[in-house]
Amino acid sequence: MATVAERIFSGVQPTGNLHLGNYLGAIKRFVELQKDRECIYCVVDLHAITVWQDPDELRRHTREVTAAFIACGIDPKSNIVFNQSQVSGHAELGWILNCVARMGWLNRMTQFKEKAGKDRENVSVGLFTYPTLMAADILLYRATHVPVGEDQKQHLELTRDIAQKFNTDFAPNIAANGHGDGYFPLTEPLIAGPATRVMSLRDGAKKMSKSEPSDFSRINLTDDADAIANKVRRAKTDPEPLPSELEGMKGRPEADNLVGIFAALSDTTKEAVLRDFGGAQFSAFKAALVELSVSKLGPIGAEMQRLMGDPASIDAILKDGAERARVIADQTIRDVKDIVGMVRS
Ligand code: AQP
Repeated sequence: MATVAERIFSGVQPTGNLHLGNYLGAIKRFVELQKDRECIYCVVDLHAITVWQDPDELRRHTREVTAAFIACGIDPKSNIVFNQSQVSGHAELGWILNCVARMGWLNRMTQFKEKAGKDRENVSVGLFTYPTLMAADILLYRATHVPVGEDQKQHLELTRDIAQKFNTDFAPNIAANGHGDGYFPLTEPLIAGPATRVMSLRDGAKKMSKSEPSDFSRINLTDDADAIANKVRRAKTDPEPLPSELEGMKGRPEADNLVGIFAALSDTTKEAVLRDFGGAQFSAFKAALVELSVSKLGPIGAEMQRLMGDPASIDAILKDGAERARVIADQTIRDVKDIVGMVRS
């Protein structure tokens, strides 16, 4: 198979309320990966509009996610940072991959079932085809690895299925166009660490989420020290002290979640956290977690606020990133058109 060098791609939706789950499950990992890989990080505004977005808010949130990327430490010069709608190849390849993906595959996507709920007939068609656009985002850059939270695992598996089917369906033309025995890589998800699925602070069975009505369920990246302290103190726990070993966390989802957050924020493991806090009451553990969270998230929130004060600079970063993304994307679109059999000038 014709392979490209290791390339990272990932995206975050500009849908507001960026939270600790987005940070620990995704953005913090983006920062780590930029050290030795080619990385492309995208604000996926076309995904955001699969549910209604107020236009002014969409613009603001697009800039806010960009500000979060930079405040968390992503360097927009050595990586590509842009918003999806500025590179038309996403929508173009999305359409072609809609014609490769099968209805049965999309019907199995649990995120659609959760988001559509009982209102299936009334949600946008885009919400249903969201995963094929996500496959296009990744394959447009022939990305080899995608850092995501646990909730995106199924969509990554679908991306591999779509890539595989494209490679098989068009095998003779892929070879005839000089791409060996496969054009798209079978992208690997990068889902690792102690916080791949950060749970709600109010309910250890629910994912921390942007759209949860209760703001106490999540720590937002823009929360100040008082808000963080208040939310951690009110986080649901159980009456037992912390165990000293992981085994003792079974059946204690809220405790497990807080320990996972602590471990991820301090770049260690849950085991190491339990070694330090085994036997401690939650009052003591939460006090330490507040201190840690404020020290890690406080500077990010402050920097986001500073960057948001200068939207023109954020727009310039997105423009520059889009221009560089387009160079890669346009080549893929030309290749794909040749492979599929479209006449182009
Ligand atoms: N709770 C989480 N724990 C770990 N990772 C998470 N991610 C999201 N929630 C968690 C990861 O963050 C990245 C960007 O996510 P997204 O912008 O695609 O959308 P979302 O944040 O997943 O949206 P929400 O919070 O789930 O909003 P709603 O409320 O609309 O359902 C992804 O890599 C994701 O895995």
